[in-house]
Amino acid sequence: VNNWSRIETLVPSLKGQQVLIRGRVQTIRPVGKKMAFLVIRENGYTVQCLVQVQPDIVSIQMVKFAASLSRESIVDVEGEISVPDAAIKAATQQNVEVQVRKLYCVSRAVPNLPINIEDAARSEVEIEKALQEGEQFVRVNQDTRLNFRVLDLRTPANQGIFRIQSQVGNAFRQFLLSEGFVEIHTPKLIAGSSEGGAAVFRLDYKGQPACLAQSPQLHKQMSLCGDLGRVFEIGPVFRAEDSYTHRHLCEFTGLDIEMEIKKHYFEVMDVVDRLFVTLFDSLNQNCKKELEAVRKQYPFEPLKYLRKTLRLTYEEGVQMLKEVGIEIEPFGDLNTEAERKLGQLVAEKYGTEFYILYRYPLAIRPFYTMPCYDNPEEYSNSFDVFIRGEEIISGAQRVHKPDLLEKRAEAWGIDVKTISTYIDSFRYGAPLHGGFGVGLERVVMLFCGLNNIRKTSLFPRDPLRLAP
Ligand code: ATP
Ligand code: AMO
Repeated sequence: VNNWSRIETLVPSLKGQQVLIRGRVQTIRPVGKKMAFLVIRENGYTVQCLVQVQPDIVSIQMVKFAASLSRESIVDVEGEISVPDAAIKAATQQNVEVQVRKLYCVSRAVPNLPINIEDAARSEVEIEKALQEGEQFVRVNQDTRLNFRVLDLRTPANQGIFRIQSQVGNAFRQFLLSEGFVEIHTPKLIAGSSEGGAAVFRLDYKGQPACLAQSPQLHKQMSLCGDLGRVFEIGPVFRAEDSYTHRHLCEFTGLDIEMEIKKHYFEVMDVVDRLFVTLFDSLNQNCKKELEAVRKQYPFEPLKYLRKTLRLTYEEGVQMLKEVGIEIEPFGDLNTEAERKLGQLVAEKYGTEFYILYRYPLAIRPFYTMPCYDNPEEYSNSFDVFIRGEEIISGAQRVHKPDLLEKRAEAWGIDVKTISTYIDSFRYGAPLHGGFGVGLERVVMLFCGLNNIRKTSLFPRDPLRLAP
């Protein structure tokens, strides 16, 4: 047999055919000396393989060899498809068995794995049940998962999560390209902080002080000064956060856009609206199997969203919170708890878990944010977007007047010298513009109702973790 089959494609109608598969050994069950069952896994699909002594085909040594394999080793199996009766059907997705004729170990795993994949794949309900039944198993904690991430990634839920994440990036890119946006790649080594504040990784750039970009903010705006019109970027964002929370990372993937506007920053919010309805629809349509795999380990309700995204002003949000006894300091920020509560209130009142809050107080927005035309001292042309009561997007119209920009940066305590080329970019005629930034890991975490951003970061970087 020369043709490789994927385990996913092995179905009863192939009965009697010879197949060749490659996969990982998930379990090994010897039965006496003449027989061994192997469950082989590929891409989350499993099939049972029977190695049984048969004159001239399968020797007793081969059965012994099969029984001696270690879990997670990679093997090639050649054999005939059979359809076992119900009694011996294994707990695999495929209702067929492979009667093994040849078995070859491609890569052997060490015998004592730090993580047992089947244990790592259990849901809380399954863990409870196993505990009650006195079953022997190990609860795999998050640090162990992250320390041995390559093993942890092999669970069906994680296979789902990173395929969903890939689809989010893909849907983001496809949608924006279809709307005339240009994909750009801005520098990650820059001279000064792009967002203000202290959360910056500093480094030495051939003798010059430099830092890792906290966002593509400065250069995506400068690209518009260079007449690129509408741009987007998918790239790394570095924040030297001291945040030990479920939703902050020191490095994450930013999905950023910046665009010219004719009149109003609502034109940017219109893009959020169309983009995310398209993106959520595409996840629901194209990632059914992946969402199911995540849901099986981490149960969650499908995200409720409207065809036209709900928009509330920041003050309307504050008022809703006030009505349930939560007071927000005037022109202050909503803390995590208030944001969550508002998420609940909005879901109850409007039936959506995805919404935009706009017209934020100026004092709590970054220096490059355009003040409101009708109340420039107190409010700004800015917005945040929430999924299930947690922020996934910040966006705004930007200040395109260099003098005001300089004044605002100074007021923020930014050393204007470090961003002088950025400010100068607006001196040669600058378009009206706005944009937003999305955190990729947060989108996946919140769409899937997960409780920790580390679950949706391939190799997470937080204040305590720089490896693996
Ligand atoms: P943005 O940078 O756009 O504001 P963000 O979601 O990271 O996005 P932050 O301003 O960092 O928001 O924080 C918003 C809220 O998150 C804070 O008001 C605070 O309640 C909470 N928060 C941030 N850092 C921490 C922390 N280290 N511990 C507890 N809560 C935190
Ligand atoms: P902001 O700082 O709000 O805005 O970041 C944009 C989005 O990025 C995500 N995010 C994070 N994700 C994981 N870990 C973090 N530490 C973290 N911090 C932020 C959030 C957030 O909504 N330049 C602006 C965007 C703009 O106005 O275009 C900015 O960076 O999902």
